Amino acid sequence: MTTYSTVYVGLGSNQGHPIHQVKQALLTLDTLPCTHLETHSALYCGPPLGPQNQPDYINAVAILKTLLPPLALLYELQAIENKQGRVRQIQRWGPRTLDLDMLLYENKQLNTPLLTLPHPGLYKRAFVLFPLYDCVPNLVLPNEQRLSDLIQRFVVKELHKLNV
Ligand code: A4P
Ligand code: MG
Repeated sequence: MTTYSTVYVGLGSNQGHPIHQVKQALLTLDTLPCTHLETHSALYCGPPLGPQNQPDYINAVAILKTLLPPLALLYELQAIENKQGRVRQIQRWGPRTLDLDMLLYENKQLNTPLLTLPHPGLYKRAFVLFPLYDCVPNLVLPNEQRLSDLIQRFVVKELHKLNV
């Protein structure tokens, strides 16, 4: 029997028609080898984390089922970012056409130069946690915290769910 792994991917964009960028990336994720898109959250709009002199971000979360191991999947995600015009800049947390972060790969914990799992921002970012909650409200995170408990701590005035 083939066993698919469940992976949560965070999508973010604030350049080059961000809604289109995120929607296009969702379509492309479903075409990756040995992988399919199980579901995705609504799209959200919110202010940038990091430098403030950049446009608001569109964010979403996708759930993938995959047979690819973590690093192979990371390379596929980076290839999608590159195809959608991602230019890596020196400025940390600067604007981008598309960012695909591997939030969780099953309950794997990894700390290597190329890949950290869970993604270091996972527990701290409303723009990740609220879309994730849309997809899996009963999720228990690898640190054994309930997602539903964690999001109670966030004030979300500035994060808007879009009807698109
Ligand atoms: N890397 C390690 N672990 C992972 C992982 N779990 N998933 C490495 C993806 N990549 C991972 O990433 C830098 C390196 O992280 C990669 O080479 C990979 O091997 P990158 O995508 O090239 O650069 P980055 O995204 O600018 O870096 P960083 O520090 O990961 O930024 P974040 O955490 O992705 O944050 N504000 C809002 N509102 N919404 C956003 O989506 N995003 C960012 C970027 C800043 N502000 C934002 C948003
Ligand atoms: Mg990133």
